[in-house]
Amino acid sequence: MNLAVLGLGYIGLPTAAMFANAGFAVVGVDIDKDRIEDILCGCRHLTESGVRDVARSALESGNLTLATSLPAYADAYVICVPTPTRSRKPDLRYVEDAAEQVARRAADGNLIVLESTVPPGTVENVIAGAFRAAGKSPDSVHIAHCPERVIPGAVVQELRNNPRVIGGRRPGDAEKARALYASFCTGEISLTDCITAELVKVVENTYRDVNLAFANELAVLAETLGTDAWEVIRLANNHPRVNVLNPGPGVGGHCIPVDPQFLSNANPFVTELIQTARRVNERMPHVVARMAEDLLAPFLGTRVTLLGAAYKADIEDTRESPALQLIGLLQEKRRSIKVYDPLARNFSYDLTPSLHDAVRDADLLIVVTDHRDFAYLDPVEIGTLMRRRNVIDSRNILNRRAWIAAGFTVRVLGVPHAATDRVETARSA
Ligand code: SAJ
Repeated sequence: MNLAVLGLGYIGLPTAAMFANAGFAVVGVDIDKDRIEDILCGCRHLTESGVRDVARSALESGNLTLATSLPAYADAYVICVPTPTRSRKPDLRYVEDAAEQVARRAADGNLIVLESTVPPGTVENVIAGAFRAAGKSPDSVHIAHCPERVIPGAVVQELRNNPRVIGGRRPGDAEKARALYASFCTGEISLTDCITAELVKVVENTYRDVNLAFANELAVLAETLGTDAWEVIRLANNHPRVNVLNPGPGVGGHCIPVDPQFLSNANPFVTELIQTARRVNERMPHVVARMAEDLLAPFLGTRVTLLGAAYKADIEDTRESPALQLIGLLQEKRRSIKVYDPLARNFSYDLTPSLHDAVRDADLLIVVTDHRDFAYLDPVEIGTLMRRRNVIDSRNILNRRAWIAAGFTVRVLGVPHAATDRVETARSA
């Protein structure tokens, strides 16, 4: 069976590789020549070693070949292109382009699978619509939606193990797609209709956004009540049916901040909870910026070092990272900023490659990303390089006692000042 996978990004490349390693002849298609070059040269742009490994072995096997346009013939087309938002509205142009190309090329009986996360109704309107626009009946092919569900950082493992949901447009379509995905997916594959599959995907990410908003709201609330939000959440999570996530400086990534808008746009009048959760999460960089101003307000011309540009721990991905918004807010207050991140790439603000250079003469450090390495920084060594010893830990990963003992004023998101000051009192007693 011959497959064409459209889009060789975070999802398309590993998916194409998994199909190829399962024995299919796969053509991976991407309009970006540089990306194709890079993949052929060993995927240097990727830090996730699992993805690099499956891509390299797929290329070496000869089952995966790459191209900038669709092959002349394929039995199945898998669309994995991005769905960004513009002014909070989904921008479906890449899905539309892909659908148009596939509709022109596909033959009767072919299978078309959409993996991209999309607003409800997209399979019918855009994919089936492209066939109608091309003068073909969408009923002459099999159309399914199998939304990607993998988490950056564990992509290959989750591609193999996560359950999948496949929505079919007409009876039999989902079964066709299941036969394909069962070649590498060991998780349960549930079959349904397209609109349900579309909703399932955005509901998953919206659920997480709402949960994150609850955690973030608790962080601000607990601080005003003089309580440690992390301790409250930890103890509440002892309950077998409670699982509150961790607060943070904001919700980044390409999916969680974006997908809830697919639901709220569908009906703004009945989605107040979803919209409020978004607003709560969008406020978090402001909360951290305010913590910074509380420490820096008396001083002019101060320097702030952000630890972390990636949107979350231990990955290089900086898409929609809260770090960027925080930089803007601190710049508005005329703070000069350096950013250090040992993993991040493609960040729109200059990264300082050396930790020591980044912290030298700084007045304040802000932990923005919970990279594992940051938890082990030596506060004594860092402190000697800085001009003033202030640190804000927006992820609660530092050893507070050690930083206070090294002479730092420590502020932790969701923790009242008295709690960090109390540790100092205990130390000096
Ligand atoms: N975050 C917190 N506290 C937490 C957990 C996360 O502040 O306790 C923050 C992260 O730092 C990050 C943001 O939330 O800024 C999102 O990170 P994430 O790990 O929650 O999710 P993503 O965006 O990396 O991946 C999500 C996943 N969706 C769900 O878990 C429901 C993944 O399975 C999806 O495939 C992916 O979106 C996607 O592509 O849609």
